[in-house]
Amino acid sequence: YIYMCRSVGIIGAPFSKGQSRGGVERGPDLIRAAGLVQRLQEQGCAVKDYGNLSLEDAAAEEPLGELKSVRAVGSANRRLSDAVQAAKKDGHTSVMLGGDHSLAIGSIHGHTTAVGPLSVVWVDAHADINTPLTTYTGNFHGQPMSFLLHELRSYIPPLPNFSWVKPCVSARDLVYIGLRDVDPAEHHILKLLGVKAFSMSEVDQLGVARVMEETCDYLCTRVKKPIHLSYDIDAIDPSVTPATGTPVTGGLTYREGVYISEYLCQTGLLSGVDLVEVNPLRGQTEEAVQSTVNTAVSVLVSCLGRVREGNPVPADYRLPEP
Ligand code: HAR
Ligand code: MN
Ligand code: MN
Ligand code: MN
Repeated sequence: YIYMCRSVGIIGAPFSKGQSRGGVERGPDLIRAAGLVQRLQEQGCAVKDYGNLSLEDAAAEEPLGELKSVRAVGSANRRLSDAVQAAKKDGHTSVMLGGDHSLAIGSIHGHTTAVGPLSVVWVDAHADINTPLTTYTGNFHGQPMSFLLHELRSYIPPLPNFSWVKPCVSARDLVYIGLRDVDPAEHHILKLLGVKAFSMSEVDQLGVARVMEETCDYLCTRVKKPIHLSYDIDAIDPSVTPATGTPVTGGLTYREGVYISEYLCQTGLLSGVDLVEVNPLRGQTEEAVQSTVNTAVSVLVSCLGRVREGNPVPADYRLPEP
């Protein structure tokens, strides 16, 4: 292993209006309360916590056709993009704590604005690549990738508070892992664009180790770009992470979920991370919520250098003698 000392910039994004279930805005504080910052410091990271952005305005908003909270999603993501840009310019690996997955628009936009072209690894039960014209739920957390891909530019209508969003990711620089609930229109888009995707079938067939090898071979065939990992906690099986808005049975095990993070960390290219869709109000019991939150923390610390064989002591450590 390479033991990496990293500087980490944490941005809390307590936002829920990309979907219709309250509670997901509590994600950032819960993940912090589970000890994220201390765990990162203990493993040698320098941590700057930028706190929570203020993203939710109380004003209710009329849907625009089927689309819910268009203006709120547009303006929250614009603020988030600015915050991620600031964290990257300060030299940190950016860690965005959601909130719902619509926040990937601002997180990825800000990341690529600061550092240039990215590879994106999207770990999720869902593809989140509906366009505003294919969505049948009207929820923006099912659409973020469509706003980000150059290849979908001509399929995105102008929307209020979205004029700042410019497509910034190429379809060939995107890999999905964990898919198992993909809408027909999303499936059509994935095939049309030839997007690399390891659904749960491929995870079963190849095993997670080969999936990660193939993911990184694929993303690094041309030039090694910084990696953005957008991690939806619902990628992991609901038996482990039940407290989420749209759980789908048949997901990644805890170990597979952590292995993905470890592997990406070891590439040395991981530059920005999202951890989204933790919703304490969706857990049936306190244990269900804690299992979800603790798994989110494990995924994050593994992104930032934690290894299961144990991490080394600081360089000045002396073994105690009697
Ligand atoms: N595909 C559905 C939609 O467009 C469901 C999206 C589900 N939710 C998420 N995304 N958590 O990963 O709304
Ligand atoms: Mn998602
Ligand atoms: Mn999902
Ligand atoms: Mn679905």
